[in-house]
Amino acid sequence: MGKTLTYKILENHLISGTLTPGEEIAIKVDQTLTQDSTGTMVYLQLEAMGVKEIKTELSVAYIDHNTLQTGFENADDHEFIKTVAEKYGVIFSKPGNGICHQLHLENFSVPGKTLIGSDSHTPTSGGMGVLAIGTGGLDVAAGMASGRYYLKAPKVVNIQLKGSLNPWVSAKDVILYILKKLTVKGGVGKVIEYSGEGVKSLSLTDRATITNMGAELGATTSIFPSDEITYEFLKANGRENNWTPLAADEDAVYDEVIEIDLSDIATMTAKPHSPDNVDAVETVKGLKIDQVLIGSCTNSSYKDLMKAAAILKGNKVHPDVSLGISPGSSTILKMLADNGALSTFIAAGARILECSCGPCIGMGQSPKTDSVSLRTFNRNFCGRSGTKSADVYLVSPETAAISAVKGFFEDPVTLGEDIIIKEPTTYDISDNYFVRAKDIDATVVMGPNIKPFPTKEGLTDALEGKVVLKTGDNITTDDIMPSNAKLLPYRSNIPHLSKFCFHALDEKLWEKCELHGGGFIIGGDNYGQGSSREHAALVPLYLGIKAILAKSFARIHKANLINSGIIPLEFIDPNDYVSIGEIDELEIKDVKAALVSKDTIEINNKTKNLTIKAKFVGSQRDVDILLLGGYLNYIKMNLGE
Ligand code: MIC
Ligand code: SF4
Repeated sequence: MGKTLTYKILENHLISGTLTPGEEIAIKVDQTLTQDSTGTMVYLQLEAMGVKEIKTELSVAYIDHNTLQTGFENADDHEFIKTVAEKYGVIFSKPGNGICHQLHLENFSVPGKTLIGSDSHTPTSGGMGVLAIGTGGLDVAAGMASGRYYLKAPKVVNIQLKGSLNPWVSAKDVILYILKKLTVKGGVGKVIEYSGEGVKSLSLTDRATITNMGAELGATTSIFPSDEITYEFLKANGRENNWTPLAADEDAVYDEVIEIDLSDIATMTAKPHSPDNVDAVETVKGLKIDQVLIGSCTNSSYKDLMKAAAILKGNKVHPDVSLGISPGSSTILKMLADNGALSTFIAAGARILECSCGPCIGMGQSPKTDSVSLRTFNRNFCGRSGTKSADVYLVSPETAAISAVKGFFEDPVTLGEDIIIKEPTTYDISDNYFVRAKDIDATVVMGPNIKPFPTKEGLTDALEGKVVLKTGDNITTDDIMPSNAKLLPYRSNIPHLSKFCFHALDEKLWEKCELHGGGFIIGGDNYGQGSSREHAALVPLYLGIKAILAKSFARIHKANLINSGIIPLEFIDPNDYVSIGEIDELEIKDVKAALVSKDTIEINNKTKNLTIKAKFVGSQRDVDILLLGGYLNYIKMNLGE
C-alpha cells in the first residue's frame, strides 16, 4: 500500500508508538521556532527544566510580534530572549528582520524535516514539504530539551488540485475557498496534503499562503510535495543543497480525498468575523472601505508585494483610505527598495510599516470606529484589530491593492489582463539581523517585566466549584486571552494578564474567580480555536480554573490545557450543555481514579441536582501529566529517560 507524504516523514522521525490514526506517537524534532509573544514563556520553561544542551538540529528565536516598544516591557523581553538564545545556541532574529514564518521559509526550512513552533502558523513551512506543526510553548520547550514531540497520529486528507487559476485569482482565494468548504473545524485531527497537476501552477510562496491558513481549518498541519519549484526557491536563497524531492506514493491511500479545480475559484473574501465566513468578492463589490493592510505571515512575500506594487504603480491611494504595507522580511524590503517598488508604494501614498506582525495582532493601526478594513491577513476575529466596532475582511493582495485605490471593495478582475510576477531567481539575503552565538555561561537577563509563570501541584481527588463562565461555540484563544497593543507587552506577566481573561464576554471574570476561588468553564464546540498562545491556559490556571467542560476542543489549546494541568472534559451527550448555567455549583468526585481507569466522569450539578456524564479523551501520557499537575512537573521527572 502506497504511503502519504505525511506518513513518510512521520515514519522517518518515529521514536515511539504506532502509526495508526488516533494513536499517540513521539517523533524526533529537527527544528524549533519561537516568536517573542510566546517565546518568553518557552525560554522560562526551558530554564526551569534545567537542561544544559538543547537536542534540536536548529532552533530559532524570532522577535516579530512585540515590536512597538511603547515602554520598557517589550525591550526587556527581547533582551531576555536574546541572552537565553545565546546560552543555548539558539539563533536570534532581531526585531526588524521580519515575520518568523516568512523568515523561516527563506532561511531555514528544509523539505522532509520536522519543525515545531510556538505559533499556530508554523505550518507555513509545509509549503516547502516540511512537517511543520504549531504547538503550545511548553511543547516547544520540551522539544528543545528532549528532541521529541508527542502527537496523535493524524488522519490525512488529500486535496487534489486540478487545472490552473483564473486571471487575478491567487493563493489566498484558494485557501479561502477551502475554508468555505471545510469551515474552521474541518481540519481538526487531520493533516491536509496537497497534490495533483494544479500544484505545479503554484509558486513556493503561494503554497506557503495555503499551508499557513490551514491553521484556520484547525488542521494539525498542511503540506505540499517538494518539487522543482521548491528547488528553484531554495536555489534562489542560496540553499539548493537543502533540497530533496518528496511526494506521496502514486498509490497512497488517504482517509479522505477532495478534488478542487483551481479554475472554479473566483476572487474571495472572508467577511466579519470569522475566516470561514467566506463569499465571492463579487458579493461585496462597491462597499466603501476605510483601511487596507497588506502583510502578515500569510501574504507578505516578494511576489505578493510586487503584485500590489504593479497595481499601485502610477495610482494614488483613495483619499478616504489608509493603506499600510508590512513586508514579510528584511530581505524582501531590501529587494523592494532596490528595484523601485518601495518608491511606488510611497508615491501612491502608502504607509510603510516595519517588517513584523504589526496590525495583524493589533500592534498598531487599529482602524477607526465602525470602519471597514481589508486585510491580507489570516484572522478577522471580532476585536482582534483593536477596534471592536470595525468590520475586518480578509482578502488577497490583489483585491487589497485595487480596493485601496478605488476607495471601495473592488474585484481585481476588472483590471483586465492579469499581471504576472515571476519568483526572483536570486533573493538578496539580508543576514545581518541574525545573531548566531553560543555561550553556556552567558548571563540570562530578566528585566522587571518578567514574572514567574504559574505552576500546579498534583491533581486532587475531588474537584469542586462554581461555573464561572459559560460560552458558545468556536471560542478563540483571542476571546480567552485577548492580544492587543496594551496587553501584548505583558505576555511575561500572567498576574497582569489575568485581569483581562475573557474580557469581551465578562469583564469581571477575574473578580468572580477571586471570589469563588476559581471554578469551571463550560464551552461549546471547537473551544480554543486559533492562536497557540498558552496564556489562554496559563491565565485560567492562575485564576483557579480546574476543568473546562466543552462539546469539543481545538487541538493546540487542548494540549495547552493538559500541559497546564487543567482537565479538558467533553460532554458525552452534547445536549447536556443546556442544563448547566453560570454560577451552578459542580462537584467531581474520584476524578483521579476515573482518569486512570478511563471511566466516564460523573459531574454532580449540586445547584440543579443533576448528574452529567463527561469523558476525558487523551492518551495515558496525558493522564499522567494531569495527575502530576502539568507537563513541567512531568518532564522534570522524565527527562533523564
Ligand atoms: C496569532 O496570529 O494569533 C499569533 C499572535 O501569532 C499567535 C501566537 C500568540 O498569540 O502569540 C498564534 O497564531 O499562535
Ligand atoms: Fe504574526 Fe499575524 Fe502571522 Fe500571527 S498570524 S504570526 S500575528 S503575522
